[in-house]
Amino acid sequence: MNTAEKAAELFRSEHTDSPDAVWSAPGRVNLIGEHTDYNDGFVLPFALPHRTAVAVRARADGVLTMRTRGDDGRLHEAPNTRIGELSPGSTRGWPAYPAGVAWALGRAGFSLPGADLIIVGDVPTGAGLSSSHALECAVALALLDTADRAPGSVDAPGLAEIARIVQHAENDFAGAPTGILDQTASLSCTRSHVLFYDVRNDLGEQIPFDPRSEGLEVLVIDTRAKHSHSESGYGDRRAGTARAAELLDVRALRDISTAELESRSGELPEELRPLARHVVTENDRVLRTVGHLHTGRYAELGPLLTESHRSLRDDYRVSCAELDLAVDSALQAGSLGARMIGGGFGGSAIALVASEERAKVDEHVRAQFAEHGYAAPRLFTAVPSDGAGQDR
Ligand code: GAF
Repeated sequence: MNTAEKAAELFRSEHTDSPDAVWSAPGRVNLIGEHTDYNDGFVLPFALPHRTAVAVRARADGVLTMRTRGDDGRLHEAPNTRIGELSPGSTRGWPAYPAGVAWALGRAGFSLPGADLIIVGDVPTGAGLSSSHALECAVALALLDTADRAPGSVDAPGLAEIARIVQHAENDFAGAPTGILDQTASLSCTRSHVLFYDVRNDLGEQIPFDPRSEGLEVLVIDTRAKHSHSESGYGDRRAGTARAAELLDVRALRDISTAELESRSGELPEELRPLARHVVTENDRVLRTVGHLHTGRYAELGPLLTESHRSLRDDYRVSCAELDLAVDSALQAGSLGARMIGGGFGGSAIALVASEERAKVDEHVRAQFAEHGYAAPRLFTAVPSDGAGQDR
């Protein structure tokens, strides 16, 4: 049974009736282009097969009910909430994500009648694979459905607008100062493709990406590490790069080339130089990766991934010991390239691996984690999968 079928079944057992619809949205891997989204830059994500599904039935009384099956297999029920009375800080814990989406849709002018939501997902949580955005995007689509504004219907908002509403929920309701990468990936990626997305211009290009056809795999290594300073660290980096753009008198770091930054770095205080260097060189790495993807030279991606990791580790300083070990051990065992993904300070890394080397890489990474006394990592091959949509 997939997550959508599980959500529908749980809906029937909780509400003794069928849901009106089931919507689901995936987690993501970002192939390259990290911490560039909030600098108006370029990103290159693809969707994971792991999804969060939301079974929904409209209510007429303005009330939102939310239940989810947790990782522990138990059912968690949020207190019933009146959508019109939601405000930032009114809801805590996991219900803040779906409730925040209802709040943000209301702020964007959508009139929601109330809804029963049953949520079931298999996106690994706390792994930097965007489980919270999978949840928020699936809820956004389910709630728009109750307002008869689901994608495809008359007056439906476009996916870019839904992504911005979900970002508003995340930033201003859940209180996480994140960019637009994860929502866009979850909503707009398509099977067997990476999405080359230009954040400033809201321009997306679907580029075919099927590593298996070239005898390669993208291996995800979830380190299971999560460091407590991840939120403040993210906010600091975001503020630092905005300040660097201001001092360089450009709208965003997207507007400066690597050569220009080199010659003008004296205009920045020392602590901001490496931050700016990461963003500017990372945008350049995304563009070079896109060039290799267009010509099908997948093996050439490896060195760019590893350069990206070094830049995130040494210049942006968002890696951690577990992520560095994942990358180093994957490279030692013969990966073509490897990097941390997502916000950093824990979560997952990816490695580009020849299929025949996969077992060796897997074994070596696990052995290194055991030797360092870290929790056993979770490894799986990431296959570019479908973006969000209606399941039934
Ligand atoms: C997190 C954020 F949610 C994204 O917006 C992005 O900034 C990413 O970190 C780093 O690239 O996933």
